[in-house]
Amino acid sequence: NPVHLNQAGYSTGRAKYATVNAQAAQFTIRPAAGGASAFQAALSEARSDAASGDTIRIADFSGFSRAGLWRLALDNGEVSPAFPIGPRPYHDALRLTMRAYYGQRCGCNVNLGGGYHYPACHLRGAWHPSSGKSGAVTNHGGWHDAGDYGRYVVNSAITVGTLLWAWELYTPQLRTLALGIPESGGKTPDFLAEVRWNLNWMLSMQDADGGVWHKQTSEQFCGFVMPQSDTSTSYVIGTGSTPYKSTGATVGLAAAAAIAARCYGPYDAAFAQRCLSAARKAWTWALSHPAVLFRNPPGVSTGGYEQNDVTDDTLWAAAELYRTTGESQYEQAFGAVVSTRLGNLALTPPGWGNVFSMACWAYAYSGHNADSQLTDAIVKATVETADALVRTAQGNGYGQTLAAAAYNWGSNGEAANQSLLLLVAYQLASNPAYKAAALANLDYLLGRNCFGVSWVTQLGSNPFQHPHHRPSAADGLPAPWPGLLSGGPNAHPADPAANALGQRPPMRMWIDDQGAYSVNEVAINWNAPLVFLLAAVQS
Ligand code: G3I
Ligand code: 9MR
Ligand code: ZN
Repeated sequence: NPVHLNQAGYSTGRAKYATVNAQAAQFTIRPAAGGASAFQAALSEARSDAASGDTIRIADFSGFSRAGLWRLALDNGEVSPAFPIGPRPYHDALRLTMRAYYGQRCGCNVNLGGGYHYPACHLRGAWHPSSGKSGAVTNHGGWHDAGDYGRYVVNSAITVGTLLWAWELYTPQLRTLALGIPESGGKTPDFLAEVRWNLNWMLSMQDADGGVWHKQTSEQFCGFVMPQSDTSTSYVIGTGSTPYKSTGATVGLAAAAAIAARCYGPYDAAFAQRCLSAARKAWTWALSHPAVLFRNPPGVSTGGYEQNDVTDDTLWAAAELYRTTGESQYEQAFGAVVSTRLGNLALTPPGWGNVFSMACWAYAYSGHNADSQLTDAIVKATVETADALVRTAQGNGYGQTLAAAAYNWGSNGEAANQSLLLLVAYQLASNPAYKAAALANLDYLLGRNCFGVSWVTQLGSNPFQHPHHRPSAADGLPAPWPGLLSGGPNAHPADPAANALGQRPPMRMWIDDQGAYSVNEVAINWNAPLVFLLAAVQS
């Protein structure tokens, strides 16, 4: 179909665009079930779009806001699939993408209904020699990271941090979200209960001295089997020599647990307290171990989440602890570094490898009479990046804020994180262009892209079908597990299936192939900013 639009639909009041890939001049909006057209307009002039290599025309139906189920019809006879316009069109998408975390649970009897189930997995844990300990480990829990069954503290931290930021900024939208999880009906809202599942595992990765082991995975990636059929040992893996724990994992836990200490108080005070103590202890450990970098030890080839510099992660922990406690030791740790950068405070969308913007926003949102020079600089830098994203989107035929250079591994997660930055900028500077650009990325992810595909499994009229995701491959069901965001186009493919794409414009560097992990894997850290975005647009 040549009409590429948001397959989840459009909220009534917002701007509405589709991108058209056909020789046509006019379009109409008509009821999905048939009947007279309700809106008519001209398409834009044709132009070429560099990111996709396509010749595109834009259908602007912002002037049409009637609730219903519609199709967009071109004057050449082509008609789009049905899409809704309504007051809250993204509620199902929010539930689906958040409930997907339940489907990633490790060590839990999972049942999403519809045949999507498996029993508690990866219960055989052990200390890896690289951890400095030996023997069995009895911990379990957490979320499988992605299409693999590993659990990684650094990636868990950004994921939990992003989700809890969504909770703090959009509580009314999330408090009543019903996820249908084992904890539903309990005292803790479902959203927080789901996140606590992963936090509990993260806390179990902390040593008595406060340091945190980097990951818990098998030594190699297993085959494409269901979780319970992966019988390899789930090792707690460390750096291989003293102090065995990594700084990245330790300050990651500190940041995530410091946020949790703010969120869980009203529902589970004991847990909130436990998180705060863990965060403080982790911080203290990191003060004396500021740069223990993780590298996969010999014999281990699962994911690394390796970094060369963990200053940003450390600043994030400092800022979140400051926001939670108001204590000057944490403010000083943040201010000492960031005040030296005031002349050149570039803020990028957050990602697992760079959480500096999260650190800055935590500081700016702290409300503890934080240094106004720092806060002003943070607001200014956020707005500058938001303005640049808005400008980039204006040059893109599909409306997304990704620049050509942003098509790396996980570009769909990057697009969602750009929306997160835009939404923070919108909160700080209330420029409606920022919210519009954030929403334009939602359109892009849910169908307004050169493939006309929804990059969320089981969402929309044409969702992608073959994620690099072991349960989806092994369960024998026709459709993949629901609510999962594809990693997205990657101009630097790194697996045989994606390599076969050869040289193409960056947005074209994607294939719906189960083997294509560098473009079509799913991951907890990519779903999180999408959940954030979907929560934001309910408001
Ligand atoms: O940032 C640079 C950019 O400046 C450069 O132009 C570009 C091209 O070389 O590379 C960019 O870095 C890439 C980085 O992702 C961006 O975040 C690296 O090349 C790329 O190798 C790296 O990929 C990571 C991938 O693991 C391989 O290490 C992904 O970020 C990361 O999300 C992914 O994580 C895996 C876990 O290890 C295991 N579980 C699944 C998970 C998702 O695929
Ligand atoms: O399934 C693995 C995926 O989660 C990782 O992101 C990816 C890159 O580290 O590796 C995948 O595992 C593949 C391995 O690297 C090479 N042999 C094939 C594995 C499954 O396709
Ligand atoms: Zn598991």
